[in-house]
Amino acid sequence: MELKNKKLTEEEFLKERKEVLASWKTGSDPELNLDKAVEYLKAIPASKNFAIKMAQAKKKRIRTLVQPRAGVPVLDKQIELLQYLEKSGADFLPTTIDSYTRQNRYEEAEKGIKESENVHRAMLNGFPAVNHGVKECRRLFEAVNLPLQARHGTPDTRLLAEIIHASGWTSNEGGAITYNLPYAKNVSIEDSIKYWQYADRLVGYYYEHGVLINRESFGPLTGTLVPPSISNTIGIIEALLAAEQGVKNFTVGYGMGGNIIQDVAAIRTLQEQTDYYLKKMGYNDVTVTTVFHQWMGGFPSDESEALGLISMSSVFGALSGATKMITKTPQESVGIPTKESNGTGIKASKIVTRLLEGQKFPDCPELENEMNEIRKEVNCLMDEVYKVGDGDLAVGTVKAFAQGLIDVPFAPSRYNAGKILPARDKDGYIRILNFGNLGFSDEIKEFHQRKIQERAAAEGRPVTFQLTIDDIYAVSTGHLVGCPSYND
Ligand code: 8ZB
Repeated sequence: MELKNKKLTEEEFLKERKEVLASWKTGSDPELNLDKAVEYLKAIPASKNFAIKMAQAKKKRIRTLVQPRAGVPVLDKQIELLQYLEKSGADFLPTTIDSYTRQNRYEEAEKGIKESENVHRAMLNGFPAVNHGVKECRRLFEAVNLPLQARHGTPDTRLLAEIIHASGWTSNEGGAITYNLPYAKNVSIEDSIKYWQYADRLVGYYYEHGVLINRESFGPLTGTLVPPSISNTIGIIEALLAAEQGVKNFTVGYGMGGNIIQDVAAIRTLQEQTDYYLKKMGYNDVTVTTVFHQWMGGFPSDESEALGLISMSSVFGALSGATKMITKTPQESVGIPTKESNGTGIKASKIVTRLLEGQKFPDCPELENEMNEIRKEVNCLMDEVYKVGDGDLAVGTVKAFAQGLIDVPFAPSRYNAGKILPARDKDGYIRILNFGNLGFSDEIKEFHQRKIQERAAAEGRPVTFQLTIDDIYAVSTGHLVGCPSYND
């Protein structure tokens, strides 16, 4: 079917659904009957509904809630892990899905489960929810007392979405752009928009039948020096695409940059501009919340230093006023954390958000300036997208990426231009050094150029790609701005 930002009719959705459910054996579970799934979801208490808890957290505004990442291949181990993280103080629970499932390679995921059982060790990097199927995913959900969400990186999330939602997991992370560009090389944006339109339509179907489910965008993208206006624009696009399919509860996200003013400005404008664009396009009843990701770049290998960075991230997340924060662990530089290390990350983060309860980052001219800058840049990019799409957001998104009008730094996808280069200015704000074909006005470009030139001058070196390289490694060596003199 031709790509368009238009809600799938129920007939179109149900027709596609037959193919989706036939694509792997667990799709034939009778519990995937939509009437049955609706019945199961309706019996879930509000305290275990992701969408309701996010909306309440935003309304009450007491503190930023915390959520870890976590996924191991074997069901009993995943239950043990989630119960441990619940006891450690998590406000929401995740299940991180393994990389085979993310690529719809269920045969290999199946082998991974068996191997893991045999060697008593995780042989997959997450929980293969599609292979486990509805029965086992429900067992997991019933073994915990908190809302449960799938976190992954799957361009074609359709069957995964079916299985997790029918199992009581009331949130799915991802989106057509954020779960494509950072995770895949050869999946077109046209295809991933269609896959996520289906996933969002499923959530819309549940809403029409009395069940509220949350959707969340993956704000950090590549986690490497992504300028806030680029990730915010993409979050807004995914929120709009989801709203068209009937999603009513959406979380937009942002990965910490490291300068507190820019980070606070990013979360505040993300909330404000997502609300603005949804209303502008006629979606008046969508509840928008925000998620702040603790530092997503390279971590220091020393665990105490890592914990320091986690604590700093928590201060930023809390003061930004984000509804929720995704936590890291002291083992970040090593790989997938033990449950104990994961618990440490949760506790360190949670006490910070508690201690900062009710405190807000004060308004000041620097914050106002940065918010205005982000607003201007986002509006500029959104205008470009609608322009090249002749008013259609889905078409505009495909074209904008093809032309490099929106461009994500360091993404592996061949559907991303990959021409822009970010670098920090002297105060650690993430700016843009090379624009490629980014759809910024001359005025915006001049601002970025000036900021980068100031930094290079302060460091007594020319504006080159070396700034970018130094910045990529800086945080793991204990500095925000990568400056050669630190090596002395
Ligand atoms: C894009 C997300 C990267 C982050 C963590 C990584 C990194 C990945 C798992 C996990 C706990 C897992 N991550 N897979 N954390 N359990 N199975 O996601 O460590 O921080």
